[in-house]
Amino acid sequence: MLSTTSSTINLQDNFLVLENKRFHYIWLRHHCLCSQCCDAWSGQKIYDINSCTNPPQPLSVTRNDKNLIIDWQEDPQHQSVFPISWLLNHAYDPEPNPNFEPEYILWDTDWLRAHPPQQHDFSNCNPETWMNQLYVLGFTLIKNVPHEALESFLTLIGPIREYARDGKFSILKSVRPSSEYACSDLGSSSNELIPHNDIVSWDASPIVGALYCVENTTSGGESILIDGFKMAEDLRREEPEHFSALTEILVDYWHYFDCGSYLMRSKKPLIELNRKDEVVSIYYSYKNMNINLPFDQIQRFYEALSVFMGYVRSQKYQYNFRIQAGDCLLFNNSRMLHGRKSFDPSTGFRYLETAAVEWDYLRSLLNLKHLQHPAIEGLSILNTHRYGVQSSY
Ligand SMILES: O=C(O)CCC(=O)C(=O)O
Ligand SMILES: [Fe+2]
Ligand SMILES: [Zn+2]
Repeated sequence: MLSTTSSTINLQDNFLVLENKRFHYIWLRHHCLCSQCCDAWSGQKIYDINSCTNPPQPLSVTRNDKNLIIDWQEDPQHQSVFPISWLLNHAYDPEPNPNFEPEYILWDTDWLRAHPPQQHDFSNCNPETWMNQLYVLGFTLIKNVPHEALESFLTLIGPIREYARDGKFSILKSVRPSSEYACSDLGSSSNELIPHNDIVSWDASPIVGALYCVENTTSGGESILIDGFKMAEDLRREEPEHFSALTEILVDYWHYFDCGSYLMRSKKPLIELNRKDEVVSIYYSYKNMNINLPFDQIQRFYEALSVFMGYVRSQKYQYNFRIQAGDCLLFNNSRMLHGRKSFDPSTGFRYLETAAVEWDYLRSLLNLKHLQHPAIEGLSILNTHRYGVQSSY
């Protein structure tokens, strides 16, 4: 016989109501926090919800100041104790709590002029501040990073991705004019680099791109950054047909690289949407494009591409600055387009290094904030494994 001791809990056939939030019995049973059902070390689930023959039903539900206690109609009997605060944090009625990740701020040059982004200095910057800026604006600039500190600085986010580069596997790639490197990429020339996304010819996961300036004494070579998400949203509103074409038609991106060792290829739309029609990635690298489409798509594609290229060239979107020795520019490569103007190598020396860290690591650092509630904070893994960047974050 079902019993409840508190008038504040309303029990229905399939769910109960606590503080105006409905919780299904099946969800509650699935999320039991006891050590038989959920590993106290990792917080991972053990209990197999499919092992119950009938849908879970409570035998009794009681509530005190802190907890909701449910005895289940099960053999052997089972009790779940949920901190009320945990339940309210995890309530999903009518919707789960909004994402704990900060919102992106989409920008164009007018917005940046009105809100000049904070620059950070290696010697006294707070990782939480620049990581948040990297997440929200899509980029951040750290000044005066000593060359020898670059690798350890980047690993504040996570492990640096290893690539086949310059004939060996390495985490940093040199970008400087040199006959040795010129065969691999237009980046290693003095040509203009039209604003682009990196690694579009790979089926690779999203990255934080890093551009580090070792030296820049040439004339020209100014850097360009564009918020591709802002540009795409404007395109969606102003040129809906071209926008659709760029989300539907796949470009064959290729990169014959590392002095002939690999031919990377990947098919991508210029603008990728998720199931909610939100822009989740821009894949644009003019230098790597191979247009290899059925006859009937060519005209539509080139018309849309030409409009897109006009947006990329527009001063409305291009944030221009001169990268200086010791500057480390970090950017969300799925969102930002980055480029540089051409430069004259006879006027000095321009030497950059690039690297990449998986975007997941940055997001995962932000996710830690989600864990700041009592039930999860109690997990052993958090108390024993907090070290390094996590404790300073
Ligand atoms: O030289 C620069 O400023 C950028 C280089 C670059 O974007 C690349 O090599 O992919
Ligand atoms: Fe690049
Ligand atoms: Zn349990």
